[in-house]
Amino acid sequence: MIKLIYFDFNFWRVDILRLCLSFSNIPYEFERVPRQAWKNRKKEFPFGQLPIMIVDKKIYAHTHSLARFCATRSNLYDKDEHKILIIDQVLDWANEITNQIAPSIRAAMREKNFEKSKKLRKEFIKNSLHIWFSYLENLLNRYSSDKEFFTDKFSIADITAWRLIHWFVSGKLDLIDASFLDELPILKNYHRKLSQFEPFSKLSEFKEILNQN
Ligand SMILES: N[C@@H](CCC(=O)N[C@@H](CS)C(=O)NCC(=O)O)C(=O)O
Repeated sequence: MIKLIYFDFNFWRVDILRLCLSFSNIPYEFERVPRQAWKNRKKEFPFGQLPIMIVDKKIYAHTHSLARFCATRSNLYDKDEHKILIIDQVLDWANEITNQIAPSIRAAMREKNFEKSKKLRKEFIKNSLHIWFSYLENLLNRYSSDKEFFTDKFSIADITAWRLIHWFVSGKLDLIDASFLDELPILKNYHRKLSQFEPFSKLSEFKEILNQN
């Protein structure tokens, strides 16, 4: 049995693992660590961060590594080395854009410095938002012939891209309006179609993300 541990809110780093396992009907246990408990529990984890995964009593960390494992188990990775490179780039893109927006989130959540957060968010919107999403659109354009899936077959790359796009258009990120995607019509259409891809959208995890985020 695979066990996943993350905080008590939905975030792409663990959601992509859950969606992936669920898509292939692989059972998993999921523990949510309340934010207040984190100070005491941080030292339990190999890199002092979440998500982590426990398999056969061994503990593993880092989103990309866990995603690769869960996707392989779920048949949502690939065997072709070129396709693997496409998938890995989407996962790395997700980490990169998260790193770009993280300072503005941290300023608000940890430092409670809302003025600083607003300033950092404006900088992110000006310097990174469009350009980093256009990198993703370019990736889709370059590799996908049908523009429905990154590798022309549903994979963890699509789960990740969908989850990240959803995060940025959800309205939950202050000052970021969903209309930024209007300038990227191929990506916008890709996201719309994926949201209606029934084997994916019927998952309870998918519905949970839509309802909570
Ligand atoms: N390199 C890690 C980064 C994970 C990460 O940044 N986790 C954050 C939550 S999204 C965390 O655990 N923050 C709490 C802390 O660092 O104390 C990965 O790829 O999973």
